[in-house]
Order: sequence, then C-alpha cells, then structure tokens
Amino acid sequence: MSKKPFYITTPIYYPSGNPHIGHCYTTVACDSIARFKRMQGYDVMFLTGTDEHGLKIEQKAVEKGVTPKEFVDVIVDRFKSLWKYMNVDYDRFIRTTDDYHVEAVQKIFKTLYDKGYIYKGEYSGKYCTPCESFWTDSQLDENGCCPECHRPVAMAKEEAYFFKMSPFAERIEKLLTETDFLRPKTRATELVNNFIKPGLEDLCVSRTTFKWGIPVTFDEGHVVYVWIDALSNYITAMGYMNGAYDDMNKFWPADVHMVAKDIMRFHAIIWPAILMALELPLPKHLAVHGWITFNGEKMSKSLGNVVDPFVLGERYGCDAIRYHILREMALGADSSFSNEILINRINSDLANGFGNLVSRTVAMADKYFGGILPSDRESAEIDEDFKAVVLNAFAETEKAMEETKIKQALEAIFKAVDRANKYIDETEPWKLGKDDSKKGRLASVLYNLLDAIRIISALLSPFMPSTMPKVWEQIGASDDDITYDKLSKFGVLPENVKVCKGEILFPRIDVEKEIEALNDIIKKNMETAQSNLSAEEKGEAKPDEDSGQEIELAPEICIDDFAKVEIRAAKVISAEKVKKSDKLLCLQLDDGMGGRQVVSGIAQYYAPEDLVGKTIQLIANLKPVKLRGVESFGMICAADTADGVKVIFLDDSIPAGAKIR
Ligand code: ME8
Repeated sequence: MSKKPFYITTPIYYPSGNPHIGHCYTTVACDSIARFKRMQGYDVMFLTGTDEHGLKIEQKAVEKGVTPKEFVDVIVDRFKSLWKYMNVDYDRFIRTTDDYHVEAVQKIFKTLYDKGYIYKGEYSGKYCTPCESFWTDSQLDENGCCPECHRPVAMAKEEAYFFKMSPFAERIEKLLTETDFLRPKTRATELVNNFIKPGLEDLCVSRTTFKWGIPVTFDEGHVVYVWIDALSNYITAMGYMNGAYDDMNKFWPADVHMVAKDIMRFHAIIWPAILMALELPLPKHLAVHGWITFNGEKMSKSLGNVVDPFVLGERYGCDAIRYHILREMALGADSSFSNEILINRINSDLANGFGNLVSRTVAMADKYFGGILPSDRESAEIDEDFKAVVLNAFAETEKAMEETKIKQALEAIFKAVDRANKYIDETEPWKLGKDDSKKGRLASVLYNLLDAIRIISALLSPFMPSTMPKVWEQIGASDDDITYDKLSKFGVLPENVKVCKGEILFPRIDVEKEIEALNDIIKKNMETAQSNLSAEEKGEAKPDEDSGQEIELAPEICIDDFAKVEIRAAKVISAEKVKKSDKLLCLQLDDGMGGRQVVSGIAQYYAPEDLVGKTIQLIANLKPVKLRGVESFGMICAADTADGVKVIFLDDSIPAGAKIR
C-alpha cells in the first residue's frame, strides 16, 4: 500500500543576517512534526529555504562590495549549517535564486496578468526601506514610523503592477471564519476586522527602483516584488510551472504552512488569493505561532539582542535547545526567552526528569540483575494505573500533533515521565532488591519502567532526535520495538531484556555559574548594539552629584502611620524591559502570596538578569497603577544615591512573603 503524503513548510528566510533562535523555532517545530509524521508512516515532504531577492539584500551587498548572489551565498550556507547542527532533516531546500523558481515565478506572473488579475498602475504611499514595505497611515506606529522596525518611513511613488485582491475577499473570509484552515482560529477576527472588512487593498507586485529581483518578462525595468516571488516557493518547489520536480499531484495542497504572526497576513489572505487566481487548491492549515521575545522585544538581528543558537547548542547540546524552545511556545502566543528559564527547564525536565528516569532504571537493572531481567515476574495492581497514564500520554500526544500543538504534545509526554518517576518512589525497587523473595516483583517493576521508557523515548524522538537512539541502546530496545504501532501497547521489549549502562544523557547544569557565563555573552551582544546609540538613548545622563547637600526629612509620622505600610520580602522570578520605555522594568515576583507583577523605574540602573533570583523589599499594599500600559501591583524599595538608584537587596535566607517592620 502506498504511503499517504504529508507536506509541511517553514517560511523561506531572508538571508540578510545570521539565523537566530527565532528562525530555529519554526524550523525545529516543522522538523519535529515532519519526523512525527514519518514515524506514523506518512510519505513526508518537509520544505524550507531562503528568500533571496529585494532591496535590503541589494543594499547590504553594495556595503560589502560583493554581488547580491555572493552576499546571500555565504548566509545561506550559515542557515544550512545551523539546520545540520540542530539536526533538522528537511527533504528539500529552495532558494528563490534557483533557476527553476525564477522561471516558474515569471510564468506565474504572466499567467496572472493574462487572466486580468495583475494590472499596471502607480503606487504612492509610506515606505519603509529596511522592511521593503509600504504601509497605510493606519498601520504606522504611534510615532508615524514603520510598525515592524519602528524606523521612519518616507513617501514613495512609482509605476508598479498590482494584484487585484477584491475578487477573493468573500472566499477568504469564509476560509478564515468557517474552516479550520487557520490555527489558532482565534486569530481570524483580527484579520477579518483589520484587512477584509475595510476592503482588501490591491497588492503591489512589481518594483522598478531596484534590480535584485526576478525580471517581469513583458515589461523591462520591473522586477517581481516580494510576495509573489516568495509565496510561490511552496508550489515551485513541487514543480509547479517548471520541470525541476514533478510533485504537485502528490504533495499539493500542503498540509501545514507554519509561520510566525509577522507574516500571518501574507499567508492567510494574499497566498490564498494568489492560489484562487491560479485555480489551485488551498493549503489545509496555516499554523501561526508567536514570537520568541527577549526582554519583551521580538528577537531579531536588527535589535541586536540575538542569542546565538550555535553558542547555546555548544553548551547544552542541540536536543536541549530544541526541547526548550518547543516546550515554551504555545501556538499563537509569544514566548519570552531567558537564560533562567532555559537552564531551569534543562535541569528540571531533562536532567532530573527524563535523564534521571533512564539512568536510575538502567542502573537498577544492572545492579540487581547484572543487566538482564529474569523471566519470573510478579505484577501488582499499581502497575495498571502507571501503564494507563503512559498509554494515555501516547493518545494525547497523537492528538496534539494532529493539531500542530507541540507544546501540548511535550506536556503530555512529560506527564508520563513524572508518573514513571513517581512509580519508582511508590514501588521502592531499592527495598525490593534487598529481599530475595521479592525479586519477581522487582523484575516486574523494572520491566514496566523500561517498557515505559521505550514508549516515552520513541514519542520524544521527533523532538530530540539526537538523544533517543542513546536511550534505546541503554534500555535494549531494537528498531522494531519502537515502531509507531508498538507505542500504544506495553509488553513489547523482550522478556529477558538486556540493558547497557551508558553516558549521562543531560548533565545537570550549575545554574549560577551558567547564568553568569550566558549573561556575559548577551552583554557583549548588547554592547555591540548599544555602541550605535547616542549617550542620551543609553541613559548615560549624569546624575546630580551634589552629595554634600543637606538632607531634608518629610514631616514626622507616628508608628500607626508606619503600620499602614505593608512591607514584605519578595523574590524576583523574572524581569524584562517594558516596551518602548528606557526607564521601566517589569518584574514578576514570588511574594509568598501566589505571585504578582511590579513595574519599577530602574531599567537604567539594572539589566533584567541582574535582578533575577534576588530578594527585595516590596511595598505590598500600594494601590495598583498602570505604567506605560503595564499594571503594577506594588513598589520595590530602592535608595537614591549619587551613582543612581540602588535596589535594596535582602539576605536571600529571608523567605518570600516575610513581613518587614
Ligand atoms: O519574513 N520568534 O523572512 P524572515 C519566532 N522571507 N519566530 C521568528 C522570530 C522570532 N523572534 N524571528 C523570525 C520572511 N522568526 C519572509 C518569509 S515566506 C513565503 C517569506 C521566524 O527571515 C518566523 O517563522 O524575516 C517568521 O515567520 C520567520 O522567521 C520570518 O523570517
């Protein structure tokens, strides 16, 4: 029987700067889905690639004194080596400079023109050069700048071809609101209200002001402008209007396009319109995820806050990075990146959770039975509950993956990991091991654990493909034991399974040392970005240095007045800069009462990571206020000094919530 096809794509990335963790998210997410589908027996096509044309690339190449193609070649290689490093197993890599794509885009453009969907006109509007985007007035940010990069825009006018959007408005609205195309579907409202209801604007699809693009065959001087060139990659890479491949029938329509929210509109509205105009079927799902943010800002090269995935991979291994980013990001929501969360995740889930489960189980099988389990077994009632939880994790994972909900899939699998560790605590194998009459029971417990690890590790293998083969070696699982059809049942490992002690899968990380090392790296990145800012932007305005001034006290109060102020100790769990503010940090505190958020004007004096883990004094009964639109529930105490503001740190032995008087 021939396998069912499954086609998944990442966006094609701009090779204008080095890839970062944000790019890694989408690619690793698609890779995990592709691997999961392969494991389920699908014939998978996983496509990724690079979007190489446009003014930005042309300008960068000029700066470097190379041709645009020479410029992108270097960065495309970096993308490819990152994917190799992250163990990303794509089936096809498209470059928009590939001959077959160029030829097909020219044909697509001509076809749309011949059908009357593309016409010639004049474009005038607000244009952001770095983002290569025209914006309408209502889309500009509150300073009248580009809503993407917040840089100034300029009026621009040029002869251009346009793609008619209005004929497709009704069908697109139905696609978004009445089908399960968009994931999460909750995003449909903003698309309909912001773009469809006000009337779809025709799309500018050619440019004359730069050369680095695919030439329009019937009008010299025009090059195809970004979206027809870029979006078409999903079909040209399957052979649409070219002879390089012949996979349209097999793989189109795509099962999943995955993108971040910045390009949702192009994929949810413009791409369906182009496909409708070409009379092609529409992709089945568009999965939209949020941004990986760093200190509250979208992680991107231009913000200078990029954490280098090569550096992180080097320190913790690519599987730990893959796991971390996949586990943190829920479909549709942003996920904030911090060293603290990364390392704690690795320690709690991978070192203490899964890694410890494997090493304890294998070590006990080795210690009590010389590595080979005996056939005599004695099962108990508790085994059934344990097995049920593991099998339920399988079912939940399968369902979540069907819905491209990777975070939920990992959560389901880790429920089984936690249950397995609890099973060890409940059955106390170390006690059974001391009593010869309980050897049958011990063998049963260890077999159940090994078989659970077989299921769990196979389920984890699409997400952490480098580590799981090491687990299979340790628990004595053959390739045949981990096929998908065998993950929904227990009793698959051979009765006399033989374990083999191996290396520690995820070594525990010393949090303090590691945070320090990573902070150094990030600070260096920040410094490079900061060196381009003015002294005022850097917050370097000198404080008033009149230290010899007389101190004037506020009017006297009595003890009852003071008693009205509730001061409590609190621990800083995380901190990030408040968007568009130089002064404010938003802190998440453990206040011993369930946690709260406080905004504090100390951003010029403290980097967020300087505060995380520290114990501070909190004015806990202050009326909540909104600062720059962010709610603050209280205030943290700090001293004004000649060197600026200094937060009052307390001894860390003081517990969160302790009353200060
Ligand atoms: O937009 N968090 O390319 P691009 C999460 N060439 N994902 C992120 C991210 C972040 N901080 N930063 C980038 C383009 N991404 C076009 C696409 S497709 C036909 C053309 C990921 O290099 C995310 O998938 O700017 C986002 O959609 C994509 O990179 C944008 O990549």
